[in-house]
Amino acid sequence: VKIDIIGAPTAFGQPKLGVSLGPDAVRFSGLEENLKSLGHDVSDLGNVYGNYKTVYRKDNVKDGQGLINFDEVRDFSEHLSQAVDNTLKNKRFPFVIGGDHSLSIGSVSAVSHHYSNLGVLWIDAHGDINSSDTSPSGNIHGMPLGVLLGEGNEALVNINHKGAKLKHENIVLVGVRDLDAGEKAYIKKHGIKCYTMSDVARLGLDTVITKALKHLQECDGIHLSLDVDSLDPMEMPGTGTKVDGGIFLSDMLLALNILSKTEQLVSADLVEVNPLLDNRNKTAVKAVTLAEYIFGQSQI
Ligand code: DIR
Ligand code: MN
Ligand code: MN
Ligand code: MN
Repeated sequence: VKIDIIGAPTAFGQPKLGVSLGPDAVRFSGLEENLKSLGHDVSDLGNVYGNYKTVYRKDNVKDGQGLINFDEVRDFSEHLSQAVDNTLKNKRFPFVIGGDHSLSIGSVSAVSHHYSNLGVLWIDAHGDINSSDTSPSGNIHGMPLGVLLGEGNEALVNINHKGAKLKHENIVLVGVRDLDAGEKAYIKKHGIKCYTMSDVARLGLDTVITKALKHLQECDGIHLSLDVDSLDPMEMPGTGTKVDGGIFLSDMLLALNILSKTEQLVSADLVEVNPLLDNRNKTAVKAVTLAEYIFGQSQI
């Protein structure tokens, strides 16, 4: 695979310091070298920065719609979407390393411009399907899927190009175990495919991923959005919103191995690595292992 690594060191979508250091922690743990040794053509494009002078804020000021750091998130999303657009125009695979999950507004908005029937596999402890209308926190990292489905604040919905970027039937949530009331109602109302942690426990993650891929088989491309908080906090302590009872790394690697075999995968985000909350960088090191399994051994 021809991979462009794009660092997205944004922390504007959530309140904890440190997640903006995620891309560098993953780089220092060997991301580029390890993907190259699997036979891939890898180029690290460095980090994307918006117009704001920092990539985080210490205060939590909400705008009129209850969104925290709205201007910063919108600005960062526009810049990231341009970088992802360029990578796709060069016929390369955008691999975006976060940074908090609000970055997926930018990345998926760009990818959806190139794939009109894009599918998204969202592996996360959370739904991330709030909007400015339903969010209890105002943290935009809990809203990317809502925004991409065209809900809430219009300026966020219209990043990269106007309107909703995804169809409800083209999304699959996996590993979910912490949903807000508004998110539950939204998922139910729109019939969104959702494999909770109890589904994963009952069926096995390999079966869940196989079913998810079947659900997305008509899509012209699949974007993977992998939040490291989907994994169990015992194995992945370096992330901002840990939820017990998560996926174990060995199961995740098996599932990613299945995913790496589909030709449909066109782009991916790996998000929410926070080195300041980590234990001796082990979350970043495991994030590199996740990356190796997302791409697998190069076939040529
Ligand atoms: C919560 C937490 N659902 C919110 N979301 C998180 O603020 O909307 N997403 N942590 O990763
Ligand atoms: Mn998330
Ligand atoms: Mn575009
Ligand atoms: Mn999460």
